[in-house]
Amino acid sequence: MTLRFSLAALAATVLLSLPLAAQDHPEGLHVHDIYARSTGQVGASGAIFLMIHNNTATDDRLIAAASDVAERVELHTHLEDANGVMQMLHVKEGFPIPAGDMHALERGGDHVMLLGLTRVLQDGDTFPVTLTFEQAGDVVIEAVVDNARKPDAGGMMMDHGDGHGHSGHGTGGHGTGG
Ligand SMILES: [Cu+2]
Repeated sequence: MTLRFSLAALAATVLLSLPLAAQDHPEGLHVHDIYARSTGQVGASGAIFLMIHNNTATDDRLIAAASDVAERVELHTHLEDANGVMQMLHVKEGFPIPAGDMHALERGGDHVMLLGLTRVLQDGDTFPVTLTFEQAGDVVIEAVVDNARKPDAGGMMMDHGDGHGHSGHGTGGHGTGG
């Protein structure tokens, strides 16, 4: 009897500790809310923003991105230097996405960088991008160019007050340790 009670309590604890939005999603790893910004000309650069949900039981990591529309595609983030100036950094180790968690690639933070566009990209254009995950493998997404998009138009309630969407995650806060 005691054991049954403990298991029920444990299950309730695990459910409560999952991020709210993640509970509404089906199993698997999903990429949502994808859009790109670009100045357009061949040779220029651009950036892709999106939301990744990892509704699996396994920690994953976005390790690479590729697309025909640019000579180089890199995973970037923004960091503020000592003078308060935002700088872009190439994040070679990629972005971790813990089991049951989500990770936003958003303006002023992590993003997929397009360097040396091979074609003109205008508002409304769509193009495929291959995201490579450590566990989920290759996921092909369709990005749409939307230069008018506001930074918070996705309506996500991400706490990124310090400017780094992934810096605040501890190791024990998401009910994934067991
Ligand atoms: Cu960049």
